[in-house]
Amino acid sequence: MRTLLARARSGVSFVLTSHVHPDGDGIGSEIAFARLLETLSARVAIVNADPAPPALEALDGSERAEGYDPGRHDALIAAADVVVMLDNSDPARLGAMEPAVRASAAHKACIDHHPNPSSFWDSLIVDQSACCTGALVHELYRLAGRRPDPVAAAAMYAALVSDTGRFRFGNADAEAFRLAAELVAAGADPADLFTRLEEQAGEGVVRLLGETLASMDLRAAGRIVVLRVTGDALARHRIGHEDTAEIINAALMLRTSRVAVLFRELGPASTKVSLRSKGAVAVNELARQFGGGGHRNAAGIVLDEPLEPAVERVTEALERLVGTDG
Ligand SMILES: [Mn+2]
Repeated sequence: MRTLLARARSGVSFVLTSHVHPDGDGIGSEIAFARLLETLSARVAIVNADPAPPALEALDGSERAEGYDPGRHDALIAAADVVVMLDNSDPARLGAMEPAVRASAAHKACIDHHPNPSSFWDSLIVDQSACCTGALVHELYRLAGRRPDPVAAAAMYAALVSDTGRFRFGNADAEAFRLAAELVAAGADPADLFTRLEEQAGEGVVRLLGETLASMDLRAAGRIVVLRVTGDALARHRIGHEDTAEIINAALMLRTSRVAVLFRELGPASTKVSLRSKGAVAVNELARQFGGGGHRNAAGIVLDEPLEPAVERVTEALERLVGTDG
């Protein structure tokens, strides 16, 4: 951590990036780290394969997280002194940015909390025990002897609530609550942030939530909840890149459920699979078998196949994972 901080000084340019479809932890960590680097006089740009989700636009500074555009960003990435990937270490998860990052002569660093870090990076700051990448950025503040301003505190708080599922996943440990207390003391306002981040769904998302849950498909004696979001439904409700994570989280309210899986049709041969589980059911190991990844209770996969074959293949694997007997 100290060696990465030592690189931040006047005139040095950083490009911060996260995984495709960046989430609250990715964007929040980027905003907070950018502000720290700027207090150390470095120049910072935030570029992700995809733009920030609309709900995160409520976070001051999120407008700085630009969606990758080769014409605008390739020169910036090539000329950067340091490129830092936050909240993932797999270069493939850089999406369309991967070739530009690989080609850059910049020092390539990674700050992450996922298991099995990639050996691609020149320097790696990985702590699997961290509840979120934002917690590692907070540690960088501490090491740099800087106090986060209220915007940075709110950004790290957003990272924390995103990755702990609002303090309900297994990673919501004492350390997570200590971090929350420090961030609130530094100016993060939980009630205000809850409204600005979590209560911002458009009408289409709320209607889609109802429709998707109403047509849930129960497997393995109700232990698996299978949800489908078709391209048609997304078009009908005018939903673009909006997050559909709340739909899958809501499915876990079913008493019998151990796992919920949501299949979102991205195209004729592209399906996004989101997995959530309760307790010891490890969905990240299953996701890895299909080329995805994540945490024990929350993981994802993108499959190059149509919706229904993807549903059958992944659901069969889930049935083996949780068992099918009553
Ligand atoms: Mn994370």
